[in-house]
Amino acid sequence: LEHVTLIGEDNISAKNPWFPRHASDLDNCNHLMTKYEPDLDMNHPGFADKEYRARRKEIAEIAFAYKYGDAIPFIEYTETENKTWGAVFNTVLDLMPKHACAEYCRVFKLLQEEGIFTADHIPQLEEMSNFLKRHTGFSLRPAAGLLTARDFLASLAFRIFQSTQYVRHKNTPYHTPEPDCIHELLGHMPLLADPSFAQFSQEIGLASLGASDSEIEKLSTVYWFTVEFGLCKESGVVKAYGAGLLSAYGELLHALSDKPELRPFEPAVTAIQPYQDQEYQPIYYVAESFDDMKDKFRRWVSAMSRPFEVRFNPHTGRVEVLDSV
Ligand code: NLE
Ligand code: FE2
Repeated sequence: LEHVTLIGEDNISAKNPWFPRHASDLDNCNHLMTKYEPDLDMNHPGFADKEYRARRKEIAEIAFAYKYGDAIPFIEYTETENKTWGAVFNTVLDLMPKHACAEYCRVFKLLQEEGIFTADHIPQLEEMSNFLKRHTGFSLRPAAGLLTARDFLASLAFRIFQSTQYVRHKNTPYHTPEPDCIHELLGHMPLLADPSFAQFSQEIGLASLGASDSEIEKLSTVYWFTVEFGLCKESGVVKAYGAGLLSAYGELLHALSDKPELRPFEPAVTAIQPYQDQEYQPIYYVAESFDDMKDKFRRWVSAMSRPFEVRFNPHTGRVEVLDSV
């Protein structure tokens, strides 16, 4: 890059909007979407369950009180919660060898060897965060629920994953439309501990900083069809790498059956595909390989039209803004 000047942080304008420049700024990036609150949504399995709603509140308080640098508070999960985890865990264990991508299986085994992944109890976010730090420098911060796409994606720029800590309702162990810690832990954690996938995740995050609303919409749609519901080929066989498939055995089997439509992953097309998040997906996008997905994504993202460039400085942990004139 020639003729590059660093833009100062107090110089905020349309060309240079506010976005987090350091992980500590994420204390301001925890805006929630309210659509799945068990208190507000009559169709939520926890709507009529007072005890469940109280538990959700108690765990949400932890996320609301959390500040950058805090250790993630320990949660004493109940027997019911651990049982729900165990039921999902065992189905993943069963289906994984045949249906999950190789990168997922590799880290899953490591997590078992370290005693973090066992059927009998839910791993703590703090121990999982420490595991990720050792492998890819990713870490976790607790989130109270489903965040806005802008806030969620921004955290990835700092290799931080905002993770829910509550557990799905016991009546819906094998599929829930909202994220919960079973989804985060079983679905997302193995791949966030994979160096190349971690790099890809950070790149999505960096691309989102200061992006327009319509670009955020496209980025989160691509995120949806890759990180959440992505399929990829491995020696010609279709495997799952999406977290929403790996944490929901009902949908995993659906995705790999002959019911849904499978289309080749093409970021520019995928980015404008409307989707819903209530039921199983009717369409999935299949990458030629895991690496091919990442390459295509990079090429597509580099054509995005922000009037500035950003880079993450690993020495300071800050995002620097480059104004190329
Ligand atoms: N449907 C997933 C599950 O049941 O684990 C959660 C998806 C969150 C986007
Ligand atoms: Fe997710």
